[in-house]
Amino acid sequence: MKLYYMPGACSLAPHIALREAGQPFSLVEVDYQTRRTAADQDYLEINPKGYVPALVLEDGELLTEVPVILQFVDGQAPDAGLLPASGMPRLRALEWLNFTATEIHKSFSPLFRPTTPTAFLKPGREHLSRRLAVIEHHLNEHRYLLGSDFSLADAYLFTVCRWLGDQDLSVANWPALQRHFDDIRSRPAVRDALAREGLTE
Ligand SMILES: N[C@@H](CCC(=O)N[C@@H](CS)C(=O)NCC(=O)O)C(=O)O
Repeated sequence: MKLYYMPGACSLAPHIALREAGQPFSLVEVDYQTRRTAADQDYLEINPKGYVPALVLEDGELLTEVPVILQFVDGQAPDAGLLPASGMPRLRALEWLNFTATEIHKSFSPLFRPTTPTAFLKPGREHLSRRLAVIEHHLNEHRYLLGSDFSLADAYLFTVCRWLGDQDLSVANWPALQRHFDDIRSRPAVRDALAREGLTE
């Protein structure tokens, strides 16, 4: 499997997942400005969506969208317990993956876009903070998003919370989130993924 990534982008979540799953994979860095790979390939030819992550499977199939790639990686290593297998626990996991994707990750996106009017930044950050308050409330009662067990939803949440500092926000504003962030960051798979992407905290 080949994971196309940009250092520190949302592709860090599937990168962590592949390490947590103990799956063999290779990494291909995509340049944000040029959209070319390290081997000077046009990334749009690989993934017409133009953004990361993209996972190219052994049979050449292309898989995109963070929550979907995370579910695929979980399916590759069912014994690793990275997501609940079925029933209501599975639905809760999908609920958090979707919340992180649509309410947290995509609340960040316009804040990073150079074309976003400056006047949007303050209300945009306030909106993001309201969504993080939902997580804070939950993590006040639970060690992980799914309760007592780590899941790939935590890896995704960690990935997006790393961006708070870029938005004049600090994860320390949310004490339970900070505790969760530190917990996830200390996992060997997470430390290895951060180091491999050249991200020193
Ligand atoms: N819906 C996509 C969003 C992916 C996304 O936002 N990727 C960002 C990095 S975090 C990106 O590559 N941005 C560059 C661009 O949109 O051109 C997913 O879940 O994978």
